[in-house]
Amino acid sequence: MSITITAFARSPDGGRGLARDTRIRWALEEVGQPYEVRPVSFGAMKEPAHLALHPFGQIPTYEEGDLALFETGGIVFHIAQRYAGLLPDDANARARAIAWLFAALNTVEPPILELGTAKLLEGDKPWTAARLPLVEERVRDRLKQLSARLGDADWLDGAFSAGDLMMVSVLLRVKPSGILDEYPNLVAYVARGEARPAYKRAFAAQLAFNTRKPSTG
Ligand code: GTB
Repeated sequence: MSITITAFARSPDGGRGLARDTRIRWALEEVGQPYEVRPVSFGAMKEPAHLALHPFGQIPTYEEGDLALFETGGIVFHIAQRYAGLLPDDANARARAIAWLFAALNTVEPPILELGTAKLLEGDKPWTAARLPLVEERVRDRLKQLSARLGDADWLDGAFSAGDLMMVSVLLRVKPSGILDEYPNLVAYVARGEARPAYKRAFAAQLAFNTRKPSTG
Protein backbone atom coordinates (compact mmCIF):
# COMPACT_ATOMS: atom_id res chain seq x y z
CA MET A 1 0.00 0.00 0.00
CA SER A 2 1.50 3.33 -0.96
CA ILE A 3 2.44 5.85 1.70
CA THR A 4 2.11 9.62 1.32
CA ILE A 5 3.35 12.16 3.82
CA THR A 6 3.02 15.93 3.82
CA ALA A 7 5.82 18.43 4.29
CA PHE A 8 6.27 22.19 4.11
CA ALA A 9 6.13 23.22 0.46
CA ARG A 10 9.39 24.91 1.37
CA SER A 11 10.70 24.51 4.90
CA PRO A 12 11.67 27.76 6.65
CA ASP A 13 14.94 26.02 7.62
CA GLY A 14 15.89 25.75 3.94
CA GLY A 15 16.51 22.00 4.18
CA ARG A 16 18.51 21.72 7.41
CA GLY A 17 16.30 18.78 8.33
CA LEU A 18 14.69 20.38 11.37
CA ALA A 19 11.07 20.25 10.18
CA ARG A 20 9.28 17.19 11.46
CA ASP A 21 8.75 15.41 8.18
CA THR A 22 12.44 14.40 8.53
CA ARG A 23 11.54 12.08 11.43
CA ILE A 24 8.94 10.34 9.35
CA ARG A 25 11.22 10.09 6.33
CA TRP A 26 13.91 8.60 8.61
CA ALA A 27 11.52 6.02 10.11
CA LEU A 28 10.33 4.99 6.63
CA GLU A 29 13.92 4.69 5.43
CA GLU A 30 14.81 2.53 8.47
CA VAL A 31 12.02 0.08 7.67
CA GLY A 32 12.62 0.21 3.91
CA GLN A 33 9.24 1.60 2.88
CA PRO A 34 9.02 3.93 -0.14
CA TYR A 35 6.89 7.04 0.21
CA GLU A 36 5.57 10.03 -1.66
CA VAL A 37 5.70 13.58 -0.32
CA ARG A 38 2.92 16.08 -0.90
CA PRO A 39 4.01 19.69 -0.36
CA VAL A 40 1.64 21.92 1.62
CA SER A 41 1.87 25.70 1.73
CA PHE A 42 1.31 27.62 4.97
CA GLY A 43 -2.02 28.81 3.58
CA ALA A 44 -3.21 25.36 2.51
CA MET A 45 -2.33 23.97 5.95
CA LYS A 46 -5.23 25.92 7.44
CA GLU A 47 -7.72 25.00 4.69
CA PRO A 48 -10.47 22.41 5.24
CA ALA A 49 -8.84 19.76 3.04
CA HIS A 50 -5.68 19.68 5.16
CA LEU A 51 -7.55 20.26 8.44
CA ALA A 52 -9.46 17.06 7.70
CA LEU A 53 -6.12 15.25 7.85
CA HIS A 54 -4.55 17.32 10.62
CA PRO A 55 -6.87 19.01 13.14
CA PHE A 56 -4.16 21.52 14.12
CA GLY A 57 -3.31 22.49 10.56
CA GLN A 58 0.29 21.32 10.65
CA ILE A 59 2.69 18.98 8.90
CA PRO A 60 3.55 16.16 8.75
CA THR A 61 0.61 13.90 8.02
CA TYR A 62 0.70 10.28 6.91
CA GLU A 63 -1.65 8.47 4.57
CA GLU A 64 -1.58 4.76 3.85
CA GLY A 65 -4.64 3.23 2.20
CA ASP A 66 -7.64 4.31 4.25
CA LEU A 67 -5.49 5.25 7.25
CA ALA A 68 -4.74 8.94 7.83
CA LEU A 69 -2.55 9.98 10.76
CA PHE A 70 -1.08 13.13 12.25
CA GLU A 71 1.46 13.70 15.12
CA THR A 72 4.99 12.49 14.58
CA GLY A 73 4.89 10.33 17.72
CA GLY A 74 1.78 8.52 16.52
CA ILE A 75 3.14 8.19 13.00
CA VAL A 76 6.55 6.82 14.03
CA PHE A 77 4.87 4.44 16.49
CA HIS A 78 2.57 3.21 13.72
CA ILE A 79 5.47 2.67 11.31
CA ALA A 80 7.45 0.86 14.00
CA GLN A 81 4.49 -1.42 14.84
CA ARG A 82 3.61 -2.21 11.23
CA TYR A 83 7.07 -2.75 9.76
CA ALA A 84 10.08 -4.57 11.17
CA GLY A 85 13.24 -2.71 12.10
CA LEU A 86 12.40 -0.11 14.72
CA LEU A 87 11.19 -2.13 17.72
CA PRO A 88 12.67 -5.21 19.37
CA ASP A 89 10.74 -8.51 19.32
CA ASP A 90 11.09 -9.12 23.05
CA ALA A 91 7.94 -7.69 24.71
CA ASN A 92 9.72 -5.96 27.58
CA ALA A 93 12.43 -4.48 25.39
CA ARG A 94 9.70 -3.30 23.01
CA ALA A 95 7.82 -1.61 25.86
CA ARG A 96 11.02 0.14 26.98
CA ALA A 97 11.75 1.36 23.45
CA ILE A 98 8.23 2.79 23.28
CA ALA A 99 8.77 4.46 26.67
CA TRP A 100 11.87 6.17 25.20
CA LEU A 101 9.82 7.32 22.23
CA PHE A 102 7.39 8.99 24.65
CA ALA A 103 10.23 10.32 26.80
CA ALA A 104 11.77 12.04 23.79
CA LEU A 105 8.49 13.79 23.01
CA ASN A 106 7.04 14.36 26.49
CA THR A 107 10.08 14.92 28.68
CA VAL A 108 13.04 16.03 26.58
CA GLU A 109 11.43 17.95 23.72
CA PRO A 110 9.24 20.42 25.72
CA PRO A 111 12.10 22.47 27.24
CA ILE A 112 13.90 22.39 23.87
CA LEU A 113 10.82 23.78 22.14
CA GLU A 114 10.46 26.35 24.90
CA LEU A 115 14.02 27.51 24.24
CA GLY A 116 13.17 27.95 20.57
CA THR A 117 10.07 29.95 21.48
CA ALA A 118 12.01 32.12 23.95
CA LYS A 119 14.64 32.95 21.34
CA LEU A 120 12.68 33.16 18.11
CA LEU A 121 9.22 34.35 19.12
CA GLU A 122 9.93 36.22 22.35
CA GLY A 123 13.47 37.40 21.68
CA ASP A 124 12.41 41.03 21.49
CA LYS A 125 10.41 41.05 24.74
CA PRO A 126 11.80 43.12 27.60
CA TRP A 127 11.75 40.13 29.97
CA THR A 128 13.59 37.73 27.66
CA ALA A 129 17.06 38.57 29.00
CA ALA A 130 15.93 37.56 32.49
CA ARG A 131 13.94 34.51 31.38
CA LEU A 132 16.30 32.97 28.84
CA PRO A 133 18.84 31.67 31.39
CA LEU A 134 16.01 29.90 33.24
CA VAL A 135 14.79 28.23 30.07
CA GLU A 136 18.35 27.21 29.17
CA GLU A 137 18.80 25.70 32.64
CA ARG A 138 15.69 23.56 32.11
CA VAL A 139 17.20 22.24 28.89
CA ARG A 140 20.49 21.54 30.70
CA ASP A 141 18.66 19.69 33.49
CA ARG A 142 17.12 17.28 31.00
CA LEU A 143 20.27 16.83 28.92
CA LYS A 144 22.31 16.15 32.04
CA GLN A 145 19.90 13.41 33.10
CA LEU A 146 19.78 11.93 29.63
CA SER A 147 23.56 12.06 29.37
CA ALA A 148 23.89 10.26 32.72
CA ARG A 149 21.52 7.51 31.61
CA LEU A 150 23.13 7.02 28.20
CA GLY A 151 26.64 6.84 29.67
CA ASP A 152 28.96 5.27 27.12
CA ALA A 153 26.28 3.14 25.47
CA ASP A 154 25.61 3.50 21.77
CA TRP A 155 21.82 3.63 22.12
CA LEU A 156 19.36 4.18 24.95
CA ASP A 157 18.36 0.55 25.50
CA GLY A 158 20.29 -2.06 23.57
CA ALA A 159 19.81 -1.94 19.80
CA PHE A 160 18.80 1.21 17.91
CA SER A 161 15.02 1.68 18.13
CA ALA A 162 12.19 4.10 17.41
CA GLY A 163 13.03 5.60 20.82
CA ASP A 164 16.53 6.52 19.61
CA LEU A 165 15.17 7.79 16.30
CA MET A 166 12.89 10.20 18.14
CA MET A 167 15.46 11.17 20.78
CA VAL A 168 18.13 11.96 18.18
CA SER A 169 15.54 13.94 16.17
CA VAL A 170 14.66 15.96 19.28
CA LEU A 171 18.31 16.58 20.18
CA LEU A 172 19.03 17.81 16.67
CA ARG A 173 16.68 20.70 17.44
CA VAL A 174 18.92 21.88 20.30
CA LYS A 175 22.22 21.40 18.49
CA PRO A 176 22.33 24.93 16.98
CA SER A 177 22.05 26.47 20.48
CA GLY A 178 25.47 25.06 21.44
CA ILE A 179 24.06 23.57 24.67
CA LEU A 180 24.34 20.03 23.33
CA ASP A 181 28.12 20.49 23.09
CA GLU A 182 28.26 20.53 26.90
CA TYR A 183 27.42 16.80 26.82
CA PRO A 184 30.00 15.00 24.66
CA ASN A 185 28.29 11.61 24.90
CA LEU A 186 25.06 13.17 23.58
CA VAL A 187 27.00 14.82 20.74
CA ALA A 188 28.41 11.38 19.86
CA TYR A 189 24.94 9.81 20.19
CA VAL A 190 23.44 12.32 17.77
CA ALA A 191 26.36 11.81 15.38
CA ARG A 192 25.73 8.04 15.47
CA GLY A 193 22.12 8.70 14.51
CA GLU A 194 23.11 11.05 11.70
CA ALA A 195 25.62 8.48 10.43
CA ARG A 196 22.94 5.83 9.88
CA PRO A 197 22.38 5.25 6.16
CA ALA A 198 18.62 5.61 6.65
CA TYR A 199 19.07 9.04 8.26
CA LYS A 200 21.40 10.12 5.48
CA ARG A 201 18.85 9.11 2.84
CA ALA A 202 16.07 10.93 4.71
CA PHE A 203 18.18 14.06 5.12
CA ALA A 204 19.21 14.07 1.48
CA ALA A 205 15.60 13.60 0.37
CA GLN A 206 14.29 16.50 2.44
CA LEU A 207 17.19 18.69 1.29
CA ALA A 208 16.47 17.91 -2.37
CA PHE A 209 12.78 18.56 -1.74
CA ASN A 210 13.38 21.92 -0.07
CA THR A 211 15.85 23.12 -2.68
CA ARG A 212 13.98 21.88 -5.76
CA LYS A 213 13.35 24.33 -8.57
CA PRO A 214 9.84 25.81 -8.59
CA SER A 215 7.64 23.97 -11.09
CA THR A 216 6.85 26.00 -14.19
CA GLY A 217 3.73 24.11 -15.25
N1 GTB B 1 3.29 17.79 17.77
C1 GTB B 1 3.28 17.89 16.33
C2 GTB B 1 4.03 16.69 15.73
O1 GTB B 1 4.97 16.20 16.38
O2 GTB B 1 3.66 16.22 14.65
C3 GTB B 1 3.93 19.21 15.94
C4 GTB B 1 3.88 19.42 14.44
C5 GTB B 1 4.53 20.73 14.08
O3 GTB B 1 5.04 21.46 14.96
N2 GTB B 1 4.54 21.02 12.79
C6 GTB B 1 5.13 22.26 12.31
C7 GTB B 1 4.09 23.03 11.51
O4 GTB B 1 3.34 22.47 10.76
C8 GTB B 1 6.29 21.95 11.37
S1 GTB B 1 7.61 21.09 12.22
N3 GTB B 1 4.08 24.35 11.69
C9 GTB B 1 3.19 25.23 10.95
C10 GTB B 1 2.05 25.70 11.78
O5 GTB B 1 1.89 25.28 12.95
O6 GTB B 1 1.30 26.52 11.25
C11 GTB B 1 8.18 22.39 13.35
C12 GTB B 1 9.29 23.17 12.72
C13 GTB B 1 9.02 24.25 11.93
C14 GTB B 1 10.08 24.97 11.35
C15 GTB B 1 11.37 24.59 11.62
N4 GTB B 1 12.45 25.32 11.07
O7 GTB B 1 12.25 26.14 10.19
O8 GTB B 1 13.60 25.14 11.46
C16 GTB B 1 11.63 23.50 12.42
C17 GTB B 1 10.58 22.80 12.96
